[in-house]
Amino acid sequence: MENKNTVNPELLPQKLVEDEEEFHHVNNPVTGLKPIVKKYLGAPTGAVQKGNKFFFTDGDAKVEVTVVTDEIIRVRLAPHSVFLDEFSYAVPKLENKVSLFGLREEETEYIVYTNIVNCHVRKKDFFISFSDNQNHVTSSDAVQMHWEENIKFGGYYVYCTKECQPEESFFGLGDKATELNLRGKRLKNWNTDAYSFAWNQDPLYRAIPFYISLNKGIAHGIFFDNTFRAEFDFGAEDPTKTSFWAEGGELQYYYIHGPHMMDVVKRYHVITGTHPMPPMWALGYHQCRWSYYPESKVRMVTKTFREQKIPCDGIYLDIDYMDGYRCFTWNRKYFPDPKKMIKELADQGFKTVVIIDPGIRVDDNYSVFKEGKEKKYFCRRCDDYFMEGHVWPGRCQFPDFTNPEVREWWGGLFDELVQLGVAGVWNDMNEPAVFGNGTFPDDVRHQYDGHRGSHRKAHNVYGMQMVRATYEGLRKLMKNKRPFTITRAGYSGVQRYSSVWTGDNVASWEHLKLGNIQIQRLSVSGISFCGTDIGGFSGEPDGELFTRWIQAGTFAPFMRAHSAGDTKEREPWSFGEPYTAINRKFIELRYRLLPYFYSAFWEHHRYGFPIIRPVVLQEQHEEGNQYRQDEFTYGDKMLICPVLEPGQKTRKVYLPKGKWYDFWSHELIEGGKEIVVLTPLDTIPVFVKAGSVIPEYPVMQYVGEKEIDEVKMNVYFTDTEVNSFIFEDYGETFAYEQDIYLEKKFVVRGKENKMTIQQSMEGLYTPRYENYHLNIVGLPFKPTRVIADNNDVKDFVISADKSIQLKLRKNFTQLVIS
Ligand code: MIG
Repeated sequence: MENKNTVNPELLPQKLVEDEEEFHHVNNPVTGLKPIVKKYLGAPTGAVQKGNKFFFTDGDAKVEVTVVTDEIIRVRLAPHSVFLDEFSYAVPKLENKVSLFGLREEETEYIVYTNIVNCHVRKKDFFISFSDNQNHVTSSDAVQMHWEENIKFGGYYVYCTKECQPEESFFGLGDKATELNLRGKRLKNWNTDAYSFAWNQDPLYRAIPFYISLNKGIAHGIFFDNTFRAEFDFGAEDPTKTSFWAEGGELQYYYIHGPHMMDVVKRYHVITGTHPMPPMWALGYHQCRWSYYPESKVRMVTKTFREQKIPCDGIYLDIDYMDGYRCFTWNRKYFPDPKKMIKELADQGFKTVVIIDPGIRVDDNYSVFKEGKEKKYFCRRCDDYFMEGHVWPGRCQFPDFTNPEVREWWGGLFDELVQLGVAGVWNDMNEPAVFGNGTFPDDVRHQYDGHRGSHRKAHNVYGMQMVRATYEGLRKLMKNKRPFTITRAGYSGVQRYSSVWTGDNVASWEHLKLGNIQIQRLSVSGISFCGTDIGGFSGEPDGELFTRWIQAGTFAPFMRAHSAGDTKEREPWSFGEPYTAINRKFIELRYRLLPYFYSAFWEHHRYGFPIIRPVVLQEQHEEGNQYRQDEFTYGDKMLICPVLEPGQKTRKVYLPKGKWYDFWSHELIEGGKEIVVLTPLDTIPVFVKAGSVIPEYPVMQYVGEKEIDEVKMNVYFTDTEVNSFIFEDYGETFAYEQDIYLEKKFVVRGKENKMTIQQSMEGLYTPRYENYHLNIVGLPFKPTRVIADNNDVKDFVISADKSIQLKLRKNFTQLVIS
C-alpha cells in the first residue's frame, strides 16, 4: 500500500475539471436521474519520487507511475488520492529490474525515464504519453484519464482513452472470436459459458486484458490489469481513439515497450508468467468425448487405438464418471474398479484425465459438501445466504477459490484421484457457469486473498483460481511429477497453472478457421498451451472436416479431439478410409516432431516466447502482414498453413522472407511472397526454414513406449548461418527446476561446396541414447568428404532424393561436409 507521506505538502490543490457530459451506464439509482458526471484529471501540480514510484496530483486525484523494468512502466489512478491495495492475481510479484531511471522536469512536462522509455506527464492537462529513447512517441492519451462515481456499488467506473493512429493495428485479448487484427472492434471481458459460440460473439470464456498495438512497424503493449467487467474499443466508436474501461477497481495499466511485437509478448510474460513444463505425454494426442462410459466403452476406445496403430496418450472421463455428478466420487456402476482400470490403461500407455466442476451438490451425506459447509468454504450472497445455483449435480454451492484456505482444501481433495493413478484434471464450468442465470449474481462475496470484493471483482478470476487450486494441489500430491491441467475459464496469468481449450465450438468449417485464429491470439496473449476441440464439440463433421481439423490440430500446442455425447462416434477411425490413414499419418507426425515441440515449449517456459506465432509477429514491418491470420509458425523454424475450406485443392501461402523447404517434397523456395501450394486431402502446407535442425523421434504409440536409441536430426542446408535450439530432459519431473536439463545449440553454415554443423551444449542432463541419425536435406553439391571432429566418416549414404544419411555420436562438436 502506498504511504500517505509521499505527497509533497507543497503541492497546491487544483481545481478539478468537471465535464457536464452525462453518465452513460446507469441512472443514479436513488434519484433515477442522470446527474453523475465524468471527472477528468486536472493539471498536475508537481511530482514526487519515492523509490521507483513517481506521484503526480491535480490536488485531489493522484497518479502513480512505477518504473517496473527498463521497458515496462505502470500507471495507476486514485480519484481521491487513495490507491487500492497493491494486489493482483495476474502479477504474482512485481519484479523491479531497472538499470537506470529518474525524473526530469521540462517546461511543458514531467518525464519519468529509463534507458529505454520515457513516460511524459503533460503539465497543461495531465495527458500521459510514452516515447522511446529517440523521442519517438509510441502512445499518447487522447483525453485525460477519467472516472465516474458508482453510486450503487461504490468505487468508480474508470476510463482511459488513447489516440488511435490511422494505420494502427491491434492484437491480443485472448481468444476473441473474430479476426486476428482487432482494429475497429469493441470487445468485452466477462467470462461467459458460450456454448456453440458464433463468429464475432463476445464475450467468451476468458478475460485477458492485454493488447498489442502495431503502428507503422512499431509495437507496444497495454496490459489493463483490472478484473471487473471491462471493455476495449479499438477505433470502433471513434476511429481516432482507443479506449479501455472497467466497471470498478483501479485504472491500472502497464505500458510495455517494443518496438518488436515479440519483445512486447515476451515482456508481458515477464509480468504474468509462463506455463510450467508439461509432462511430455501431454504434448501427444488426447482423445476425449462426452462421455466415455461405462468402463467397457473406455476399454473399447483405447483398445482400438492400439489395434489401429494410431498413437494416443490422453484418455478423458467426462462428468458421467462421477456419482450423480458429485466431484471427487465415482459412479461404481459404470466404473466398478477405477484403480484397476486406470492401471491397466496406463500399462497400455494411456494417461487418464478426469473432469472436475466447481459446483458441489448440496447433500449432507456427501463428504465434500459436508466439509465445505462446516468450514464455511462456500460462496455467499451479500445478505449472507449461500450462493446456490443449479448445475449438473442439481442444487449446488460453490467453493470460494479466491480464499487461499479453500484452494488448499480443494487441492487436497485430489488425493484419492491421484492415488488411483489419475494423471490430469480438466477444469470445466469455471467461468463460473450456472444454469439459468448464466453465472453468479454480482452481489456474491469473495475473500479475494484478503482483499475482499463482490463477484463483480472476482468473476473473471474465479476460474483461474479454481485451476490454480487444482494445479497446486496436484503438484503437492504428485510429488516430483508434473501435473497436467486444462481449464476453460481464465484471466491473465492463468498460464502459470494450466493449459486452455477454447470451449464448446461447432463442427463447421467456419469454426475450424476461427479456432486457427483463436490459438494464435491466445499464444500472443500469454496462453501458448492451447487448442480447440478437434472436430467441433457440437454438430457433425464429415470425414473431410475432421481430417482437416486433425491436420491443423497436429500443430496446435494442445491436441485433443472432443465431442458432445449426442453426436456420432468421433474417433480418428470413425470416418473410414481414406480418412483413417491420413489421420494416422498426422498423429504420427505429431509424435515424430515431439522433441521439436518440446523444445519450443521450453523456449516458452524459460524465455517467454509464444509457441505458435502469427506471421505478423515474425515480420511486423511487412505491409499486409497485419491482416494475415491463416499461416503461423510453430517455434521459429516451421511454418504451417492449415487447409480451412472444404474441397480445397490448392491454397495460397505467404512465406516470410528467407529460404524455406517444403516439408514434404524438400523443394527449396524463396520467401517474402505468396505462393500457391497443392493441398490434396492427405497434406497441408508445412515449410521448414533453411538452416534449421529439426529433431525427430521414431513413431511411438505413446510417449515412453520405447526407449529412444537414436534421435533423428533433420538438417536443412542454408547458404547463410542459422542457429537452432533443442531442449532435452527427463520429460516428467521437476528436475529442470534444479537445472537438470540439456540445452543444445546447433549452428549450420553453408557455402556452395561446403557445409558445417556445430553443436554445443549446456546443462546437467545426459540423454540415454548414444547416436544421432543425421538427415541432411538440400545439399547443393555432391559430398566427397565428411569429417566429424577431425575423423573421417566413411559410412555416409546419399539417398535417391539426394539427402545425406549418416550416424554420428551425440556429442560431436563439429561436422564438415565438402
Ligand atoms: O454443460 O461436461 O465445455 O467440453 O464435455 C456442459 C460436459 C458441460 C462443457 C464443456 C464440454 C464438456 C461438457 N461441459
